[in-house]
Amino acid sequence: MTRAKVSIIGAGSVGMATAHWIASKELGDLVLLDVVDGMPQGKALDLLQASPVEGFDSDIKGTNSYEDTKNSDIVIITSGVPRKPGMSRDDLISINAKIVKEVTQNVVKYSPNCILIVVTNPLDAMVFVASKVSNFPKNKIIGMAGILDSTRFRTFIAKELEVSVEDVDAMVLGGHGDTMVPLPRYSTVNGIPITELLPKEKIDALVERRRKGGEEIVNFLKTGSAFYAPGASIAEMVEAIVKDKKRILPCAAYCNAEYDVGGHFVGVPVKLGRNGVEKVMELKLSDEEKESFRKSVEHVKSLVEATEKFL
Ligand code: TXD
Repeated sequence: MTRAKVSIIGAGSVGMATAHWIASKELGDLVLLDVVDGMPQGKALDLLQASPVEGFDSDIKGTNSYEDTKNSDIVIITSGVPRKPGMSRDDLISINAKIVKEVTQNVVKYSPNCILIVVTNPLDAMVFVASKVSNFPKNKIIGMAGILDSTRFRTFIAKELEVSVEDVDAMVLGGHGDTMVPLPRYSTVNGIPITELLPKEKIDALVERRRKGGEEIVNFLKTGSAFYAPGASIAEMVEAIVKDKKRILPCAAYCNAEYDVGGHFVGVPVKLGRNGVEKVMELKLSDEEKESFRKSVEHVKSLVEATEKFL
């Protein structure tokens, strides 16, 4: 019996926050890879030296060589540039498409059977790049965005209602960006829909703050984007897969007939287990929610078209 092997490509802010959460939950042995010489090695050693205090036995190795990622069970792609104030996620397309293409080619060479979790922005387009380049079965390619969008919404709901975050669930659909579709009807406090607990204006204000949740942080930081909550969200996906938990979580997954998407990766609730995406869960949407989702999918399609020329 062996521990799962999890490789993280890009040992920057998100990559390292992810490593931190994964190690502290002892979800597997970690390999951190980056193009910067010495940086992943130094960070890996530092994190490893926290293990006696925190009590985890995960091995952590930093490297610049893909050979060290050989036979990974899960590979997380966080390499690429983050946005700066005034930029949208979509502005990153040309530079990050080339990075994700090159990284995916290297990853699949050494780990042809891994599950790929894509994180780099613009998320929905980068999942498409990884899928196209790897040619992996669609259930083995998953984008992380929905859990982050949902956990931000959950945080704001819990603060507004002054209740434990543990009791708050929230569902968010669609692409990762301004067109995402929060679903207040499916967002609950221990089973009670928030539509029964808050007036419409309050919910609209929370939805709006949620929509700009990433931007709020970028504007504070000025030199990069969020990493703690993204890292925790990725670790939740890793946990669902390595423990075969069959969690129902919002992720960017391949949808064809599902929601009438017609063959694209978009944010939907999925069942996540040992085989990656084991099922796309179809929710009953109102006409208004359907229309918002349709617009979001249209946006994802236009991003994918803009990305194709970099492949
Ligand atoms: O919800 C989501 N999906 C996201 C996505 C949430 C937060 C951040 N999101 C995106 O992740 C963000 O917009 C960026 O596109 C990526 C990474 O963000 P991060 O904040 O971690 O950026 P950093 O700190 O600049 O780290 C990126 C690292 C850096 O160390 C580079 O040297 C490395 O990526 N890099 C590479 N590694 C390997 N191979 C190549 N080619 C490469 N190019 C850059």
